[in-house]
Order: sequence, then C-alpha cells, then structure tokens
Amino acid sequence: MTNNSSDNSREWAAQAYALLKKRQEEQKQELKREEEQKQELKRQEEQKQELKRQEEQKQELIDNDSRDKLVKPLKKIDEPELGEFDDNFTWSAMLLAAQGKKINQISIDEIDWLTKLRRGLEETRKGFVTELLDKLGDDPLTPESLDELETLLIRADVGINSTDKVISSLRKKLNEEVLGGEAGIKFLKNELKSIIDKPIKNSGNELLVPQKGKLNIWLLVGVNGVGKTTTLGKLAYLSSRSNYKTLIAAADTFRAAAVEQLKVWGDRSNVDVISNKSKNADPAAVVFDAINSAKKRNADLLLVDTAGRLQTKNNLMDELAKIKKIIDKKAPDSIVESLLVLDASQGQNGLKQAKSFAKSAKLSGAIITKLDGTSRGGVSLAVAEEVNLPIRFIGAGEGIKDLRPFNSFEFIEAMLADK
Ligand SMILES: Nc1nc2c(ncn2[C@@H]2O[C@H](COP(=O)(O)OP(=O)(O)O)[C@@H](O)[C@H]2O)c(=O)[nH]1
Ligand SMILES: [Mg+2]
Repeated sequence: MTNNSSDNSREWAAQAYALLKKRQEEQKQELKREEEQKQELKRQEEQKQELKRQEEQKQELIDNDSRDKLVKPLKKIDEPELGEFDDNFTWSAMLLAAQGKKINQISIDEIDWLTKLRRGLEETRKGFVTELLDKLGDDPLTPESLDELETLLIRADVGINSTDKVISSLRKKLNEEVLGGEAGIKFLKNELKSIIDKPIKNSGNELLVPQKGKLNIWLLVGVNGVGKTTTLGKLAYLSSRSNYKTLIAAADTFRAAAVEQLKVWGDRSNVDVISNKSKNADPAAVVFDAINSAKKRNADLLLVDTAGRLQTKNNLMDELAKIKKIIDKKAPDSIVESLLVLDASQGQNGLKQAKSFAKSAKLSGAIITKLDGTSRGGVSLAVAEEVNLPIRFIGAGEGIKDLRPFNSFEFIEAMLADK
C-alpha cells in the first residue's frame, strides 16, 4: 500500500471513529434520559404509595408488585463499547471501506467482529504471513521463495490441492513478470479468495439467508464437540435479530443436557425450543413436532440441532436420513440446508470428517467454528477446495455475537493481515 492511500484510509478511519464515538455518546445520553424518566416515575409512584399507605394504615405490606410493574427492564446497549482508536480499529474500518461501506454505515458490532476475526486468525498468520513477509521482504518472488510458501501453506492446513493450485498459478505468473513482495501477497490473496469463493459461486447463492414466505429448515450436523449447539444458538440470535420468525428443534436426543443447553440459548434470543421430554426420544419425531409448530406459527426458519456421536456413525447417518425423510414428507415445499459444522482447530482431522459426512449425508454448506486461537484456520480453504462446500458462517468465540455470515474478502484479509 502506498503511503498516500494509507494516509487516506487512516483519515477515513479516524472520521468513522469520531462518528461512532458520537453515536455512542448520544446513545448513552438517551439511556441516561430514559433512566432519569424512570426514576422520576418511580419517585412519583413512591409518593403515591406513601399517600396510599397513610390512608390505609392498617395495611402493613408494601405493594411492591405495582411498583415493579412500572419499572420496565433496562434497555440494554446492543452494541459493544467502542474501544480505542488503535491499529485494530483502523484495520477493521479500512476493510469495511474497501467493501464500499460509507462512514455512517459502519457499526461498532462490525468493527468488534473484524477485530475478533483478525485476532482469532493470529496464530494461523504467525509462522505464515509473518514468516513469508520476513523472507520476501521487498525482493521480487523467486522460485525458492515459492518453495517456502508451499511449506507455509501446507503448515497452515490449507490442504495439498489448494496449495498446489496457488503455487502453480504463482509460478505461471512469475514466468510472465517480475513480482515484488507486495504484489506477490496481493496475487496470493486473490488466488486464495477465488478458491474459497468457487463453491459459493457454484451454489448460485452468494449469501445464505432464509427465503421469505417459505419454511426454511437448516440442519446442523457434525461430530460431537465441534460446536453445533453453540452455533445454533448464535444463529437463532442472528436470525431473530434480523426479524425472521425462528424456531429451534432439539433433535439431539442422545445427550440429556443438550436440550437444556439449547433452552438457555433460546431464552437469550427469545426463540422457542421444541423438544421431547422422554428419554432417548426419536429425533425424527422431534422434527415432526417442530415442523407442525413451525407451520402453525408461520415460522421462517427452523433450526435443527442433531446428535454427533462418532462411534456409531452408521446410526448417525441413518438418523439424519430419517430426519430428512420426515422433512420431505411433512414439509415438501420447505427449503432445506444441511450445514456441516467443523471445528477449525481440528485441522486435517476436520477435513477427514467433512469428507466422510459429505459422502453419506447430502450437505449443502459448511460452518467453520473456533477460528479464535487456532493455527489451523487455513483448513477453511481445504474444505472449499477438497469437499467443494460453500462456507456459510464462521464462528470465532463462545459469545452470542461471535458468529457471522462468511465473507471471503474479510477472511482472507484477516488471515493474511501484515500484523
Ligand atoms: N473458542 C470457541 N469455542 C467454541 C466455539 N463454538 C463452540 N465452542 C465451544 O465448544 C464446546 C462444544 O460446543 P457444543 O456447541 O456443545 O458442540 P456440539 O457437541 O457440536 O453441539 C463448547 O464448550 C463451546 O463453548 C467458538 O467459535 N470458539
Ligand atoms: Mg450439541
């Protein structure tokens, strides 16, 4: 990046920061005003109560109930606090600007997420870009530096196929022209992005959102512990926040605690959970009930949590097939997505799981979780290239907001950020 454009971006980021700061200040003032009004109401009510008490001296108990009803629950600030105007902010704001966002269109939420994503991919980046940049410096790329790059890509779990692809197109490019370090990185980013974008383009659907006017059913599948239930909770929040009528089906009837875990998530986003109390209930029966409820309530999106025990994989696949059969029968017009949840920290192991699931269950997309604090974030590329699955969402943390629709530009920029 030239000094000039970096100066401009910094200026842009500074303006965005000032605007967000102002907005946050206004929000705080608004909250303060509301709080003051509430206090005033409360005071008036207390006065009234006092009068009443004096009138009804016989009544000893204070009527707490009516007072409580007046005090509405505090409106929570939905956005996280604005942090410092630092390198994280500037980097995140620059990424948003690069995607055509206007200053007044960005939110603290987005900045927060991008900061998290970049921090999460730090381990993947270390020993990859940092090393690469050290090695390349400002010198033009050479065939030897390509060998090093090859090793680094494989080490970051990008996968053999994707690595081969990238290295051979870089080699071809080098035969045509001299490529400096910076231009090399840019070319590399483009190559990686096009690998990850290919299945998304092939699916004919850039962004996965529930289709309005239809029942959308999203099945979350994957082995135990990868983050299915957590991801489903975050999805429920994302979807209800975007005003989709959402419902959860607790079809992991194998783990007793799974239903409780889901209910906690459901409560947090105000989404109902359909479950079956009997032990070892049939998952397909839960889905059957959930579809009934979804139809009755005119729901837009039904999120289905499934079991993931690996030791009885055949049963698991049978179970998924049975769930799908019920859906075909009960809701033939619904739009079904089978999303494989993959734990990025499992690297090549996760890739193996993806391949075996893809063979037996018809998958339509992937969700990569636990991108925070793993050195194996590159596995996302391998999933796109080797299992041919569009990545739909990524998770980078255990919080309710730590999941976002996948954005390949942001992902690659975060993976190859130069700090
Ligand atoms: N750090 C981190 N932990 C996660 C993420 N997603 C899920 N987890 C954790 O992974 C563990 C297993 O998650 P769970 O949703 O129960 O997995 P399931 O068995 O596939 O349903 C839990 O401790 C989650 O808090 C993530 O994006 N980042
Ligand atoms: Mg679970």
